[in-house]
Amino acid sequence: MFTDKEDFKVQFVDKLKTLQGKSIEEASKLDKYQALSALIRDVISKKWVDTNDRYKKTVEKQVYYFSVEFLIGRLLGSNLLNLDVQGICAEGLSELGIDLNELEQQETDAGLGNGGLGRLAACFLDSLASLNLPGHGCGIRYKYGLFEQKIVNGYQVENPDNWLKNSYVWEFRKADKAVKVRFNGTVRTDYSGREPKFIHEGYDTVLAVPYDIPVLGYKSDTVNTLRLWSAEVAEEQFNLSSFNKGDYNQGLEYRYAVEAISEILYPEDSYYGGRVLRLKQEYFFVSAGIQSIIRRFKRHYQSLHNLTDHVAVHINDTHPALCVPELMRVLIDEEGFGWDEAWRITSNTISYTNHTIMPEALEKWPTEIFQSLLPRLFMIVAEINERFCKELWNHYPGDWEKIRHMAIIADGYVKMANLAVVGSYSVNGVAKIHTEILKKEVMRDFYLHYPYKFNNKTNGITHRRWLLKSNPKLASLITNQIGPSWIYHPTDLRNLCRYAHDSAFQHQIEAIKRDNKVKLADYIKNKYQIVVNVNSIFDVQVKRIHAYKRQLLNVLHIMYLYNRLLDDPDLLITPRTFIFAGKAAPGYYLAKQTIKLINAVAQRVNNDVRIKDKLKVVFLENYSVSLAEIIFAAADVSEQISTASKEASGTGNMKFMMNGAVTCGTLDGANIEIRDEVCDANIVIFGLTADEVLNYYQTGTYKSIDIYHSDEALKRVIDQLTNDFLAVSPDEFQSIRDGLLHNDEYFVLKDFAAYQAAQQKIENCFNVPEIWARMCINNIAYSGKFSSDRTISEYAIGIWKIRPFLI
Ligand code: 26W
Repeated sequence: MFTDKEDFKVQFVDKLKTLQGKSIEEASKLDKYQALSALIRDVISKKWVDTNDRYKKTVEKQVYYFSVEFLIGRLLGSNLLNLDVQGICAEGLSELGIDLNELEQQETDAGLGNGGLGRLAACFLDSLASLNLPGHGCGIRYKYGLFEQKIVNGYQVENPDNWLKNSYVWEFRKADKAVKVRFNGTVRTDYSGREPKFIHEGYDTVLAVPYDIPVLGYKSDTVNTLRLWSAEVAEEQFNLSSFNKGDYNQGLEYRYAVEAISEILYPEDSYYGGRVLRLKQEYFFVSAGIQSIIRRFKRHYQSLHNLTDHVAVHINDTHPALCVPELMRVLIDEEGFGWDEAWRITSNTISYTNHTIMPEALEKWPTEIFQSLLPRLFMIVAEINERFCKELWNHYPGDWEKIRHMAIIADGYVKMANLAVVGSYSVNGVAKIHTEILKKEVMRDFYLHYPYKFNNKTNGITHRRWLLKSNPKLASLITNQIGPSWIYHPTDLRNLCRYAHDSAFQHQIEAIKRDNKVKLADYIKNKYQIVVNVNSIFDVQVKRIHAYKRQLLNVLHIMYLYNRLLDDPDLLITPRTFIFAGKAAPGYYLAKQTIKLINAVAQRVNNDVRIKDKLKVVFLENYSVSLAEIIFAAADVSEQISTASKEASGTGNMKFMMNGAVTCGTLDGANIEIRDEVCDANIVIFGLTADEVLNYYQTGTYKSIDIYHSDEALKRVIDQLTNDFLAVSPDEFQSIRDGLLHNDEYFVLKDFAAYQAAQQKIENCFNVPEIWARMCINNIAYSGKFSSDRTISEYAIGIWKIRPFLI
């Protein structure tokens, strides 16, 4: 570590020379970014080795968080913050004529996730390390992260995200820790001994090579590990392969097939596509992760009987649910355990979080595919299923319907959620309402059978990245006002509510929001040549594009406001800038058309001089963690308008709140708990409740066409989708219109009038600066509950039974 600024400067210049062979004058920004990161990496490595040494010597329980996604974003800035050297580095670099911010922007985001689930995993790692909890991530080192989104003529175009092209400084390849994962082949049972033995033969071996990324705690000595696995051809397989027999092409094909396993992140979010490669990915990292945990465990302990006392395995949604049969396989086939003991260990080690109730997101694999790819695991799953069904039969004799519904294998499929519930000791939802819906609706039978397994853990976000790092001005204003305790105890933000009516403080808050809005406005101007008014309301909806999230409701409302202005150009409305960002799954037509619609409306509205810049619509391309950091800090209004019951929790809602934006939202996911914290005066709630929505689904009594015929203004907007109002061919948005009129699954028309009224209320509040500032301050003040430190403490105590570990 460097002792002071001067020491830092010397070391930095030295690193540039040794790493890049360049002087400051010769070096590019990328060279300087890489030199700085390498310097920081050296500091981290030492702390990391120390932490690992401490972990090696302890019997303390550790948790392994298995997830197919870790959306960690950039690391230089957060590493500097955690090491508490941001100030020294910024000043030192500035004296060398270098802007630290510019260097930070050289880093490519590690976009190894789609959205909420992946970002949550990243926030959790941050909290684990910052709370000095022994907890590590286990995932896949995708060669390509989530696609890069470009908007061309209003349409989304996907490009590969080659995030490793400049090499990645934060990872450490650990070739000596590689493990082998087996696919395909057949299983022979050998009955010659006392117990039958299962011998897997004729399989293909894939080498799983770990790349470790250090995960730092905030100003702490703890450096945990995010281990990402990469697929490579195993030497022995390569030698055996046709490559040796002179068939070069077949050898190459084999290599491609192996490397394909960790090549790309599937861009589907909340939609299960049923692709074999996805199942391969899931088994690949699960098997590698479980094997490496066991290997490590055996170095310290004689027997695996007490695994549960020292290891917790958490599965982030069902994607890693193969942890259940894989741990069984290792215990039975490799460690010689009997079934009952293996089951006791497995089902007391694994815990599971559900992140969605959308039926189309539930994973189920055709049995033939599962069986041929993973023959030994299939046998184990079949045995788990058989024993479980027997147990059900004893409880509910004759209730075939219930048993079929709860079975792990049924109707030709292996049902991963059922496997996850049966094989784990804890099942949690991610917000109160979500857990209740799981218990009462989606997993009702399982809840009645295993009530003790179910619990809620409301999501959270790391306030270090999402406030301290991304909104430094607001963070220091808060510290000036109430002291720094909130950084370690985020609920202390509550002390701010004493100043909610203090006009001097209100003005300071307004000034910071304005600065952040200027920064975002500059970004928009530079990138899109669109000038936005920083005095306008920055009304923001950023998240994956999905019908249930109802970007359509937002767009229809913009069209409605625009019509009002066309009818009366002098209408007194407060200027608004509507900001959208988010990616659509490449195969999701309706979502992609929604992007086109937002851009078509933007085209029309932004270029109409008659409305005198009162409305602007901007779609920011390629939404990512680092873009999000600029956006949240600059938002006035947070759009959280999903159809009630559909959004499990949401975490963007928490980031907005923590940065002083006011939520316009439905009673869905964590919005409900946000309202409970800030109370009704500081949030604008509208629309159907979850009970009402579920009731409509049951009775089938909702007909959107009736609303179309009864609401003139709404009818006009819907008609404008397919007349010549927008500069597109008349059938461009036909399917959107048809959906809304004849199959409005997400109640867009039903909630339209309430949304419009809610937006009017937002405007009225915004127009009274004292009221708006009070709302902003209260939102910040009550956001402490939504720190992921609280969430992770609840997991640590309530599920994993792990404790902070210090020297
Ligand atoms: C198999 C395809 C697939 C891929 C991803 C199905 C489902 C998913 C995820 C479970 C979707 C997801 O990201 N869910 C989000 O999880 C967040 C973290 O808990 C919640 O805040 C969001 O409400 C939820 O949509």
